[in-house]
Amino acid sequence: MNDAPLTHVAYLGLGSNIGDRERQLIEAVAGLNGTDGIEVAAVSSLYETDPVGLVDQPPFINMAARIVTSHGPLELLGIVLALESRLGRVRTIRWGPRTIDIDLLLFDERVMDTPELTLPHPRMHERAFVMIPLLEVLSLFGGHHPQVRTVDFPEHNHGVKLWRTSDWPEEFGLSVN
Ligand code: GSY
Repeated sequence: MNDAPLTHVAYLGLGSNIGDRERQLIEAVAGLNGTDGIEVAAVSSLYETDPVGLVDQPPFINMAARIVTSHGPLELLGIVLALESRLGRVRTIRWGPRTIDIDLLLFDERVMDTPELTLPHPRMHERAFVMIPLLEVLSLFGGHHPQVRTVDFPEHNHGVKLWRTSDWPEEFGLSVN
């Protein structure tokens, strides 16, 4: 049991495009929340999104989450990678289809550039499938983050469609105090 205070705020982008996409996203969020030193504070709606990069693959469902954590960024990255493999992610083709993908987007206002991790996420502003869910979560907490430019994506132009709102927190098996 890790009783360290949850002093850090981080934002994650999640996506899935193979198998039961919604179930895998829900299990990922529940798995994060079930990890010592991590609490999920809020999640976005679920969006169905056209694949970016390798376009000849099934559509994704993407969402974003805000967490509070006692872990540092590299520790959090290790937790996320372990969770991805527990949920069946196998790394085969770069940019290819995946059961689950969890990206660290923002960690407090930390700036870092190491071989393992770059913060803020270097490509997030170019990706509507990241920014639309992220801006939705941010809007619940004042709508502003110093490292986020509020890019106004016309949804129909970027292949990002609202799939459904999430029934937070009940459908994630979470309860709020
Ligand atoms: O970088 C995350 C994995 N990924 C995605 C994704 O999550 N959503 C969409 N729409 N396209 C993607 N291409 C890659 S790679």
